[in-house]
Amino acid sequence: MIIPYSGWTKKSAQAVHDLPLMDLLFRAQTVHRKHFDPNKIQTSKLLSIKTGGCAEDCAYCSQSARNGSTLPASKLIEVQRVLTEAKKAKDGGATRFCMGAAWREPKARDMAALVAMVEGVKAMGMETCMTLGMLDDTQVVQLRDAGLDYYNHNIDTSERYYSEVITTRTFADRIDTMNRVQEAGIKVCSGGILGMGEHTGDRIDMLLTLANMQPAPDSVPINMLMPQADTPLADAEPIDPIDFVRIIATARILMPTSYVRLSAGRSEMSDEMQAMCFFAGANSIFVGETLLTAENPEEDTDMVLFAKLGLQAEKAGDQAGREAAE
Ligand code: SAM
Ligand code: DTB
Ligand code: SF4
Repeated sequence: MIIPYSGWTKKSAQAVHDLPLMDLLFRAQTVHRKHFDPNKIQTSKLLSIKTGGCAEDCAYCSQSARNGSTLPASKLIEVQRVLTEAKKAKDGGATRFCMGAAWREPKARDMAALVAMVEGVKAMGMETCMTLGMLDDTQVVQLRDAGLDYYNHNIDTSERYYSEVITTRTFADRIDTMNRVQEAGIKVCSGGILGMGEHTGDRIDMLLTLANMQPAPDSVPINMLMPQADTPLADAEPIDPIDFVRIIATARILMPTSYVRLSAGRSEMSDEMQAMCFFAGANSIFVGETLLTAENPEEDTDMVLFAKLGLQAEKAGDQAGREAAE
C-alpha cells in the first residue's frame, strides 16, 4: 500500500500506525534522517513559575484545585529567581527554558513580570517557552514583543475524548489559543498525554489534529501519564511501551520536520524503551530532576544514557545550520 506523506486522513494515519513494527520504525527513522541529525537530542529545562491552586479540572493534574490534590498554591515567583534558574539550566547545557504556570489564563496584572522573565531569559541567549493557559490577543502580542519563541498549549487527547478528561474548557478553546499564538508569529508547542484510558483511535486523532494544522506545531511533546495521587487518573492502567513507541513513530512520520519531545514519564521508562523512542524519531527531552511538580531522571542518569547510545545534546544553532545546508 502506498502511504502519502501529506494530507493525512484517519485511514492513512491508521495504516502507518498499524504497520508491522519493524516497517514502522524503519520508515520513521528514514523520515527522521531526512530532516534531523539522528544522534542529536534537543534539551529543554522546565520551571514551574506558579504552582498549584489551578481553576481547571484536568483529571491528570496534581495542580488542579478541583482534584482534591493537597499541593499548596504558590504565587507567581520573582523574576530574579527565574533568571537564576535559567542561568543554571544554560550552564547545564539546556538550549530552551520553559516556564509553566498553573493558571486557566494569566491576569493583566501578571503580564509585566512575565514580559521581564522572557526578556531576561532571552538576553542570556536561550530560547524561551511559556505555558500559561489561554491567552487573549493583547497577551500574545505582549509576549511576542518580549521575545517569546515558543508557547506550549497541549491538546492532550482527541476531540472526542477531551470532555472525559477536562470539563472546564473545550477542545475548541485550546485550538483558539493555538491559532492566536501562531498568527502572532510565536512557534507552537503542542502535544498530549498517552495512558489516560483513551483508545488507539483517540491517539491517532490527536496526532491528525496536530499534523493537519498549517503549519504543524514546531514542537510536539508526547507525555506518558504520570499518575498523581488524589486525581481521578491516579489508578489509570499504564500504557503498553510498544503502543507508546508506535505513537512516537507515527508522530515522526506525520510531522517530519517537528521536534517530537519524549516528555513526562521518562523516569518510569527503561533505557531500552527510551532508545526505541529515539529510534522512532523522538529528538527532544526535558532535562533536570523535576518537571513542574513530578520527577524526571537525574542529569547524571541522562548523561550515562546519552553516552551508552552515542547521543549528543543539540547545541544552540545546530539545527539552524543544518537547515541552511539542506
Ligand atoms: N496550565 C497550563 C496548561 O494547562 O496549559 C500549563 C501547565 S500544564 C501542567 C502542561 C501540560 O503538562 C499539560 O497540558 C499536560 O499535557 C502535561 N501534564 C500535566 N500533568 C501531567 C501528568 N501527570 N502526566 C503527564 N503529563 C502531564
Ligand atoms: C508538556 O507537554 N509536558 C510538560 C510541559 N509540556 C509543560 C509538563 C509535564 C508535567 C508533568 C507533571 C508535573 O510535573 O506536574
Ligand atoms: Fe491547570 Fe494546566 Fe494542570 Fe490543567 S494542566 S489543572 S490548566 S495546571
